[in-house]
Amino acid sequence: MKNLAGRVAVLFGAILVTLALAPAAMAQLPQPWQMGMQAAASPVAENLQSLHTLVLWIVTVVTIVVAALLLYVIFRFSAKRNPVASRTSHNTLIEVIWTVVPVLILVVIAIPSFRLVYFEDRTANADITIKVTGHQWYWEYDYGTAAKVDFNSRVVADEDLKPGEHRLLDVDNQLVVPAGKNVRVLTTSADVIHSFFIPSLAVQRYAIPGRTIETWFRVDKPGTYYGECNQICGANHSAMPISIKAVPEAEFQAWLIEAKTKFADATPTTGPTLAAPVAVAANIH
Ligand SMILES: [Cu+2]
Repeated sequence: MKNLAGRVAVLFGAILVTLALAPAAMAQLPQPWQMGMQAAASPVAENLQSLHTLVLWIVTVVTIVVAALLLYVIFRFSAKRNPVASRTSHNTLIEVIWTVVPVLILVVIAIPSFRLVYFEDRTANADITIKVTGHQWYWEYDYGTAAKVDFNSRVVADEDLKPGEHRLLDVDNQLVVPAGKNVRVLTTSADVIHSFFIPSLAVQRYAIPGRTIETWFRVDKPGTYYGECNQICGANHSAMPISIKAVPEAEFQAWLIEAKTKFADATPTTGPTLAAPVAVAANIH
């Protein structure tokens, strides 16, 4: 018996250590048995996670208080203990309290919540702007007319995965961004509605045909950050991951020059009207 308890303790300890170490990995991607969120890697994600913590505390306290009141009433005012029920139907003080207290709780949640909504919405000082176009089923990244870098990013097929690459997460051409710089993202789509979603950066924006939606992120630490299209967009919806590589500014500038030649001939569809998505998608699986 003692032996079993010891084994359970060791197993439990191992799970805890694994969970604690998981977010420390270089790349930000989902981990097996992950319970919490991916570690925050952008100012918006940090703010979002602290708002989450605040709301979780409030929810926990409210739940405990309400449950305790309920249990008290069930016990104290049962037919056995309280055979003659009170006929009181109004109590102004209590009514004011149970109206005002929830309002105050909502105000406490609303203030940081609205601040965050405006903070994540857009940045006034963007260092670069990238247009992200969703296609069935890949992403296109356009660094603007000045940079003249515009390319497609497709999932690595299962049979082509190299050791260390992640199934349905790694891509042929990563979205490369300068670390520590404000990146403005404009999302749109060439066919159906997609969604540009990177959990560790707290970026989630619809990519809607005929519309352009703005958001931004700043990755402070160089590394790889994974995301996915998270709007059901057709048969290969699961095969349009996002892989962002944040590199130091100098490295980014070097990449830009290289990318200009690398993608010069492979200029993809330049906008929603020129897309031929279904035919292109056929080679994914
Ligand atoms: Cu999609």
